[in-house]
Amino acid sequence: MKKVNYVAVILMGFAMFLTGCNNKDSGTSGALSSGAAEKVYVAPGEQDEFYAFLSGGYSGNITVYGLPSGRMFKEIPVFSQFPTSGYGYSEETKPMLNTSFGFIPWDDAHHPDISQTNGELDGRWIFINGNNTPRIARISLTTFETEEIMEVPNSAGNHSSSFITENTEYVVAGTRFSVPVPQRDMPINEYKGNFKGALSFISVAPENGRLNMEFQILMPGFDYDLSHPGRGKSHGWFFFTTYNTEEANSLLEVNASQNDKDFIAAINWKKIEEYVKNGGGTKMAANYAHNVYDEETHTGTSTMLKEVLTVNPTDVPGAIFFLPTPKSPHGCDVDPTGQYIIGNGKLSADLTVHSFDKMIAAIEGEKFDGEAYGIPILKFEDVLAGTVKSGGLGPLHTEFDGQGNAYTTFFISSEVVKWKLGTWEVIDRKPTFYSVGHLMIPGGNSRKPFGKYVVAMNKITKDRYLPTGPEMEHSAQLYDISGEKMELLSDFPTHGEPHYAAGCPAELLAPKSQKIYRLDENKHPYATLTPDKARVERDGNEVHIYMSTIRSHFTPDNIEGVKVGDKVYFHITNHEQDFDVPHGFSIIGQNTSELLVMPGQTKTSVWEPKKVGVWPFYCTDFCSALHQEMQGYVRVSPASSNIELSWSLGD
Ligand code: K7E
Ligand code: CUA
Repeated sequence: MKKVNYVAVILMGFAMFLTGCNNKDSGTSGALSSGAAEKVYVAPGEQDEFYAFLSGGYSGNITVYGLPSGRMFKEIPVFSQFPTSGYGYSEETKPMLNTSFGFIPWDDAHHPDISQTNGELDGRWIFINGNNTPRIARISLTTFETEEIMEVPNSAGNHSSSFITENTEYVVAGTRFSVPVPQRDMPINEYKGNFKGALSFISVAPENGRLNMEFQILMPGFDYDLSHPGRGKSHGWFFFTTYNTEEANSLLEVNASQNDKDFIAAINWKKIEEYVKNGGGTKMAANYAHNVYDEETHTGTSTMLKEVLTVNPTDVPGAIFFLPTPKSPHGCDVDPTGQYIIGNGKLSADLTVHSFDKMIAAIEGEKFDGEAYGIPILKFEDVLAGTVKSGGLGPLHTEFDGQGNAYTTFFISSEVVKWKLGTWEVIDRKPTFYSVGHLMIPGGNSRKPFGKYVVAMNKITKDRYLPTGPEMEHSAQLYDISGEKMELLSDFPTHGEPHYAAGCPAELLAPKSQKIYRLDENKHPYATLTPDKARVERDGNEVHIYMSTIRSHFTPDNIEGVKVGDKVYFHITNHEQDFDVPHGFSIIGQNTSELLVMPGQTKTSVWEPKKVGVWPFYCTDFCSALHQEMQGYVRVSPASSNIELSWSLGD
């Protein structure tokens, strides 16, 4: 029976999707007549009102946009090697991509979240999850560089992540796939009752953002899909959607849709924190990487951690409850007051809204509807605040404008629906082009959203842009939500697959954005702080070249005495102290990538010359009128030669 329902839902959705495509521009009366063009136009030399950070999905990175213009400013490399800057190729940044599986130069990044103080965006850091090889990254919003990556042990598919609590006490990582914990060789069909779902709470040090794996709750073997923190009155709680509470291990599209309701897991993390502080929990052997980039040495180091503190849910009574939620919920969103917890049943038309107050009352009244693996299940009717009869199909994610309205995306019916918190009435709906996933209102996941725009991030692009072969970039759409009705303003292409995004007012970040690294604060062990210190040193078959750059030359520029079989380290220090004057470095046959070195920074590239000859290197960034002159040579002699090292300092 349930199987039939599921198929019907999908077919109906597909029909609606096709209809949607046919009259794609109904409802928008043309940009010029509505003034939409004016609303997104940022004149040359003027700046945008908001930053938007879009996850890159399978690019592994974050892209930075301006709103309302939709102009892309930067791609920040996080989990992926990035030749544009040398991230993941330079000796300093390679350790950032180290894991217990070795060097992993890629991941799938879904959910960025900006740090908060008292529930409001504070613009210090942005966090993002690596879904595939479970990791959490912290990126500085001063330098826009990845400063820290922590691997998450006992996890697989780090999807319900990386959401933060309202004072950035914790960044959370919940496993999408349950797995044997600890990992071991066992039959897959013994999944049920044996696999575990780890929910990890990683603390964030207020002074420098340093991450520490505080504890992991080993939950029943469901799939933990998405999560959001409580805020305001519900601060201290965290909510996770689950699916596959059936614990099926094959044909999940049918077998994980048997139960009419799955759960939202409500976790009182303050209670668990207290339990752990009093010596609770079990230390378990583990092996996971913790990678930190030091701003003063411009160097990353990777440390393998060997232990994790695990918590068994039934050992902390009163800390964890299940809220029944219909139809395999995906998104799990909490409104700015912290009162409402919205479960988006992705196979349904209706949205389920739970009430935090009712949940607390039901817990205090001990009104339970049985338990699952010892975790009490609350009665659906007891916690339900209301149902939004949306008229849409396939709800995924909800954001809030701070004025009592919520906006939910519908993947199957391809639309954004605006509805009112408390009355649950639908106020407006607008089509998306096409099949929207997440949406984002700047500050929408905080106590103080900036409800002027919503960005819808769509999964299917088709005819929105000039075709570029079979692959099209995903399309984002910007809506003005300052009035009663939403107004579609513009489309703009994105990069990779943006799942979620985070946005904030420009004034929160722009004034403190770093312009240069100070040369006199450069503590890189291989820095060349004055050009007269430029030199070449040999240590066995390692050759270290201490090189400085300034418009428009390298010091040293000509180097002899290098031999086939050597490992040559170019340590490049950029002596510029002006904003936006990087120099690049590349050499023929380099097996890594070029480097882009920021003013005052030192970066290292390794080159293993394979061929005898005289090989040029050059600056890759057009830095001055004499940029083309910024070049030099390395003479490579046979391995047997005894030519002494020599170099020219350009005098
Ligand atoms: Cu819905 Cu990974 Cu947040 Cu994409 S997830 S849409
Ligand atoms: Cu330095 Cu071009």
